[in-house]
Amino acid sequence: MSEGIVVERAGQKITVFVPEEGKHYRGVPLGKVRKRDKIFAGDVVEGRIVDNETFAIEGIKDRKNLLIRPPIANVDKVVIVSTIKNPPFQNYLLDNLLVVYDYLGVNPVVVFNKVDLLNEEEIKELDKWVDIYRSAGYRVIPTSSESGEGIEELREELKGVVSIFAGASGVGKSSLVRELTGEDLKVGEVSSKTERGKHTTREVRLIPFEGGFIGDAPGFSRVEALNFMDREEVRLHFPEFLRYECKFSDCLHLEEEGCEVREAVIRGEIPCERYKSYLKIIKAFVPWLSEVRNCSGD
Ligand SMILES: Nc1nc2c(ncn2[C@@H]2O[C@H](COP(=O)(O)OP(=O)(O)O)[C@@H](O)[C@H]2O)c(=O)[nH]1
Ligand SMILES: [Mg+2]
Ligand SMILES: [Zn+2]
Repeated sequence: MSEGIVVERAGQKITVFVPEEGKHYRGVPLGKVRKRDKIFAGDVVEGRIVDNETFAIEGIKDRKNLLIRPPIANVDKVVIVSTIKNPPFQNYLLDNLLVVYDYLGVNPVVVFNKVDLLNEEEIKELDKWVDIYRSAGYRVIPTSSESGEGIEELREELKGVVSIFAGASGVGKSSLVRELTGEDLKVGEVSSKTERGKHTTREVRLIPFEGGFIGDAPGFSRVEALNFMDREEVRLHFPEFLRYECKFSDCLHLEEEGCEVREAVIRGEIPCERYKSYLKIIKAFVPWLSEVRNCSGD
């Protein structure tokens, strides 16, 4: 038995890379596998090397996760790209993405790209946000695909893992992937005409990178966490909230008695920007917030 990773899935075409041999093969799913399971890029497969070109797939290893956009299994990291300027930063979008990818079991790397564009004032703004996300426990890297700043750091972060890039349109996802790998990101789904009319195929490839892979299609550009999970679950995906133990274990951190998260917001330990994002995500309002210093209004 050999083990390989599916690095390309396009229609019926499956390409398997076998690290042991350092070679690519055409993957042919055998009997049981073909009927029972769908196979995705990122799948770790077991089977036999039949000849120089063919790998007979006999089994698929249990998946750590399976993303739908792009359709890739076993994604270790998502690089969530934002900018302070061009386009302007919207922390609510980033916070939603952080919640959703955490829920999906993918480790985020927070990237602020296009730092070459920032003047002194805007660099202060950048520093403020970098500080907020680092304090929350995230890995944060300011980058520029123009000047090269942060690119080596990002490269280190992606060594040996399967990763994808996500974030709003225009923030520089394609530019960063091109800078790192020399290859281009596809735009999600590829549509093609057939005799039956228009239909869409979802094809995806993993670009080999530093002992790991980068998905060649972008992840979500924006999401609403409540489309993925219950309102009660969102609080579990704000890592800085988990440091506090409230009186009630099901506390939503709104107006409950003995809420330690509220106390932490009032003391300024939890940044009010993050807490306000939380409220907006779960569509809640709390009257006490207007009393908190530097935290009122919107
Ligand atoms: N100044 C500057 N421009 C950048 C940077 N990265 C990307 N861009 C530009 O921003 C625009 C959008 O980049 P693109 O990679 O297509 O963004 P995507 O939509 O996220 O894939 C393009 O015109 C890029 O040349 C950067 O670090 N600095
Ligand atoms: Mg792009
Ligand atoms: Zn609470």
